[in-house]
Amino acid sequence: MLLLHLSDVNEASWARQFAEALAPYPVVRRGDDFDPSRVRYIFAWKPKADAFEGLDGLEAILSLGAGVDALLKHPHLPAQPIVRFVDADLSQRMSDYVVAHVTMHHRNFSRFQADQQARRWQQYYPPAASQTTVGIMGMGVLGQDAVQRLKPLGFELRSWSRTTKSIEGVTGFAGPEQFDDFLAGTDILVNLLPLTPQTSGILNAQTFGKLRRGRLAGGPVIINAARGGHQREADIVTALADGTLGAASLDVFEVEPLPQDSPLWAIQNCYITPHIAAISNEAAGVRYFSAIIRDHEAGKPLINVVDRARGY
Ligand code: NDP
Ligand code: OXD
Repeated sequence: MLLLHLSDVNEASWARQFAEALAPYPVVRRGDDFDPSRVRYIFAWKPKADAFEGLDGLEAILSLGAGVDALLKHPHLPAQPIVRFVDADLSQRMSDYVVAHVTMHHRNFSRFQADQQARRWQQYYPPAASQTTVGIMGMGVLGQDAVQRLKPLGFELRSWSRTTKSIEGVTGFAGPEQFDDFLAGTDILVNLLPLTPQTSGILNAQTFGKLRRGRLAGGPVIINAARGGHQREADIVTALADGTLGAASLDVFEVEPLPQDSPLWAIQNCYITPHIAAISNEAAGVRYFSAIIRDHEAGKPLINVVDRARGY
């Protein structure tokens, strides 16, 4: 039996699609009349404290999100394997966001928008893409997709990950010891890391001060599409005000929804989106997790299982 436990998304609609895809396999929701000990899979997003109560026959926890930081903090998380969402549709959506914001900042959107508002005709030529370096933190599923889509646009590309990566056309850096070198050649910093104790707060004043200056008018840029816990928002506000950063694109925030009184709302060169960079698409998600359940029921191993010791 598959149990759905989803908050802040249309659980009824997901349940209908799962029931269709898996029929005659039983699919239930909270509030339905079922025996919890018959649940073999739970499909979860922002599960409540009692989500796993009575699930004595559980085989796996299926995460609607690609990021599992919140799930890993659940106070009663069972020991069963966690399978996270990994999907071409999700990667494409994230890369759409990354490419849109990288190209916007490369072409100095903030500066020309300000000029337009001031009715100012002031010619300025942004550097060529080949003279602009995009540095991506996190070279996993999403980071690797993003570099493949940025490559044809002609940017210099570099990556930073936990373990060394060798990707054609991308200069790889790894580990804390190579972090400063990675930053020193980066004009546009993109964050696609998972949130772990090691990466929490990594987008801070110290990091911003180490980015390359002199290529992009106004200063280097950050783009955070991973988790709000990666960023120190007070540092971003200061860095945008004093010119340490030329602009920022933020899809995620320390507190979501972003509080009304956050100073970020009013900063012209801070581009805010409400955690929509890459939503888990229903049709793609049902296809992916139905296949995982079917395969596992047929005796095949689970895929894309989270390594709890690493935290992602
Ligand atoms: P992956 O697990 O596939 O990749 C994670 C990458 O981060 C790996 O390259 C890993 O290194 C690297 N990494 C992890 N810890 C460290 C560290 N301490 N130092 C340096 N590098 C590190 O994740 P995904 O690409 O699938 O997703 C990334 C994140 O994107 C998710 O965790 C989620 O938070 C976020 N996300 C946001 C969405 C949105 O809408 N805003 C939507 C979907 C995801 P290594 O390769 O060496 O293991
Ligand atoms: C995710 C997200 O992790 O939507 O998938 O943030």
